[in-house]
Amino acid sequence: MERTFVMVKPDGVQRGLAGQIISRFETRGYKLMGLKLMQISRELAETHYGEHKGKGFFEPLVSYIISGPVVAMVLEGKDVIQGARDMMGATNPAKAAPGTIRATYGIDVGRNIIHGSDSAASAEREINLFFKPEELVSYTRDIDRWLYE
Ligand code: IDP
Ligand code: MG
Repeated sequence: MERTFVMVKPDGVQRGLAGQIISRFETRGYKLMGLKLMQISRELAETHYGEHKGKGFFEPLVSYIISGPVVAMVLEGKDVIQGARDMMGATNPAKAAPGTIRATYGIDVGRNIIHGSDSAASAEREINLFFKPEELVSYTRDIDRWLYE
C-alpha cells in the first residue's frame, strides 16, 4: 500500500470546503492515517515548496500557503499517490478536467485549493515534513475487504 500527503490549502479551509474534500477521498476508499488543522510557518512553506524557489510565483505561493490554516492529511491506498493527483486535477483549475477537485471548486491557479504529493519520493519527504511518526495511526478497517479484491 502507498501513502501520500494531501493538504487543503488556506482558500479551501476559508471557504468551508475541507470536509467535502476529505469526504471525496474517504468515499473513494482511501484510508486516513493522519489528519490535522495547522498553521504553516514561512520556514516550513519555503522548505515544502523548495523546488519552486527562484520562480516568479514562489513568493506569492509562500504567502498564500501561510495566509491561514490548512488541513493536512496522510492517505493510504493502492496507487494513492497518482490516484489522489488525478482526483485533484491539473494545477490550473481553468485547465482541470470537469469533476476534479480543482475544477469543481476553483478558478485561478494561485488559488487552487489543494496540494498532493507528485511521486513516491515527494510523498515520503512531505509526510515527514508535516507529520511526526506518532501523529500517524495504523489501524485495520473492516471495509477493506469490500474495497480490495
Ligand atoms: P501542483 O500543485 O499541481 O503539483 P506545482 O507546479 O508543483 O503544481 O506548483 C505548486 C503550486 O504553486 C501550485 O499548486 C499553485 O498553487 C502554485 N503555482 C504553480 N504555478 C503557478 C503559476 O503559474 N502562478 C501562480 N501559482 C502557481
Ligand atoms: Mg507540485
